[in-house]
Amino acid sequence: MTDTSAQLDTLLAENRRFPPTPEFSAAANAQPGIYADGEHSQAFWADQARKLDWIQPWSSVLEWQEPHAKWFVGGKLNAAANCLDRHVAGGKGGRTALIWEGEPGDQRILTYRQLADEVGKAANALRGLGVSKGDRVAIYMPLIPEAAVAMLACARIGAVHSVVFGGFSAESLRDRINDAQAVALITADGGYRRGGVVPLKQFADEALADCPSIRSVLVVRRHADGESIGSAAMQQGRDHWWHEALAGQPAGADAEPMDSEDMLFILYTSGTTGKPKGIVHTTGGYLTQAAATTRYVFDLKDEDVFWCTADIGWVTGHSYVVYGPLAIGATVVMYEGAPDWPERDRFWSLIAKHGVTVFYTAPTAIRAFMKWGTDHPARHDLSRLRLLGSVGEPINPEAWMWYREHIGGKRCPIVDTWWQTETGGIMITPLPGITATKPGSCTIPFPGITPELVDNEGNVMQKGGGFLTLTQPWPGMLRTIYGDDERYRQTYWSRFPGRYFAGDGAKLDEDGYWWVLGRVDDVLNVAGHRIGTMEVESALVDHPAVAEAAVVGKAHELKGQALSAFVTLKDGREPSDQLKLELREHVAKKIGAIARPDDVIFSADLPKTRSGKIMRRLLKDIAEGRALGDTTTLADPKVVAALKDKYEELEG
Ligand code: 7RM
Repeated sequence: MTDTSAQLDTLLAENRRFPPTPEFSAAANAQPGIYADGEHSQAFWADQARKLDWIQPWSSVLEWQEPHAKWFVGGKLNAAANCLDRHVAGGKGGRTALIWEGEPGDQRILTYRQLADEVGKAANALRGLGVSKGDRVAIYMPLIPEAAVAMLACARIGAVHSVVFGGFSAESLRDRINDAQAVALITADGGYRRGGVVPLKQFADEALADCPSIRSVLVVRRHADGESIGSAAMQQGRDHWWHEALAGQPAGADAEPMDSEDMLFILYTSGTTGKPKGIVHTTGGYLTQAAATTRYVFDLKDEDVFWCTADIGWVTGHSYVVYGPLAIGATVVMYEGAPDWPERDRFWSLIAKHGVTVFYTAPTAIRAFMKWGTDHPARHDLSRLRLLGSVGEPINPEAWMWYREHIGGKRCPIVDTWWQTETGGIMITPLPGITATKPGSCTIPFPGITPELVDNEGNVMQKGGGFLTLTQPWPGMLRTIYGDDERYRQTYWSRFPGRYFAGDGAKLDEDGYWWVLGRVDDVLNVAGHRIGTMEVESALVDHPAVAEAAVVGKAHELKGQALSAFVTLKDGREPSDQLKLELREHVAKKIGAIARPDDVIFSADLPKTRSGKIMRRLLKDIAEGRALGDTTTLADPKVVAALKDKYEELEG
């Protein structure tokens, strides 16, 4: 047997190709010359940075002392002024910035001028509360326009925002506030989710019982009929209604001139240990990459309506709901609620109603839509869509094909974008008018980005399966972990010396296309073959009955690991022993006997993080009969409990 431990085996062969149409290519923002700078990525990024408004020009593009980068050194700018003022000053004040819809169906539209005015008032209100440059401000809100206003108001006065996803608990909020030593919190009385009300202010109050650094709280009234929807008990001296604090404030507020390397925000992401990592992003480089990737990957033009479905609690919401699109003056859609409320066609009805032309969502959502069936999208007019995007997990080729056919009407290119909270912006992606796509591949690096594939020892590989690393700094990269630079070095720069390592296993094919195979912590090891989870899962999703699959390795005496497949069926398909056999054989046929799962477990749901990523670690615990590990980041703990019962039944 060959020693394959240094690399990842690759099994899946995917030969479908989708080149852009000549019409799309001709009109695209990105033309082939965009790759011309090649290795000279600083020239490319400097060109992109020049498209922003700078208060003071930079003196050098990059100072790099591994692992610390400084971009556009000496330059000064303000992110909010770039997202708002310059469009208003440029005559685009009447353009729609935000089309918002609440879950109950309420709607608001804000032009760039209106958004700028709101941000100015909020900035003044924050200053009135004594918040100033460099202070950290926590934001814990539903997806309502004030969430974007709050972020931009912080940016305007140079305060560092730390958005905590509104689905997180009081304890999570407390830990994040305390780690950042935030001085103020912006929240809401509540938000709507699946017809119910999430009482955010109540959770915030629980958290704040233990947050001595917080001096003031601004509370947005997410009202229905003038009534507070949550039970917001206002604490005198500390709590202020947002609408009262903003009333009477002038709309004009000086934009703080920020150094390019001043902090713009902290965003917490869960680490392997319990303590979340505060990912630090700065101003000039981050905004440059967010704006450039939005312009070229999503190809936005004046007439486009862009909907990125992410919550602002995730980096995708930061970069592609707020900073990227607003920096280039685009029109964005924001929707507060769940995709299946009140019906499973809510997204399609929103796309039809608001004339969405470019739509960006996650594989987890796409697989849910597949499970729910094609009738829901078929009932709506999706004909204005012209470009689709995917982010968050590897997209299985069959999910990609479904997305292309049933949402994109076979006419929309799909951009599968690989990036991370840590990278700040998109890193590996097709450019829709240039790159021929392959279902399941995030294709090639964005201009100015230099990924390299390495084996276990850090040797560079030209193709095959290995580890996805980055060799050169990029503008949107994280600068450190807040308050813990040593952890920053350890986590990202120690596994392969001289390289940033992202934690993902990947394959590079003969055309130089990237295929992310999954997190290396999840890699399967069968009889000495190291296999990424993605390929086996994709083989399962390729079967017509399957909507979603998660595959884990469980300890096996002979093989090292045997594979357990947890499978969710499409609506209308029934679990059976016959189907189990069929699925096992389907995988064997599709990618080889080595990957044939020993167990197939049918499950109505899979355990996911709150941002929708499958948590294979918990499934492995179940498959190996262990007590469950940390479940605090699970979206729905009941799913795991139910699976555990089922598995134990099965094992007898
Ligand atoms: C944007 C975001 C990052 C991790 C990353 C990957 C996975 C994201 C893709 C993907 C395959 C993609 N930030 N991931 N996008 N895997 N193809 N297009 O998701 O910090 O929350 O997660 O997500 O494992 O390392 S994140």
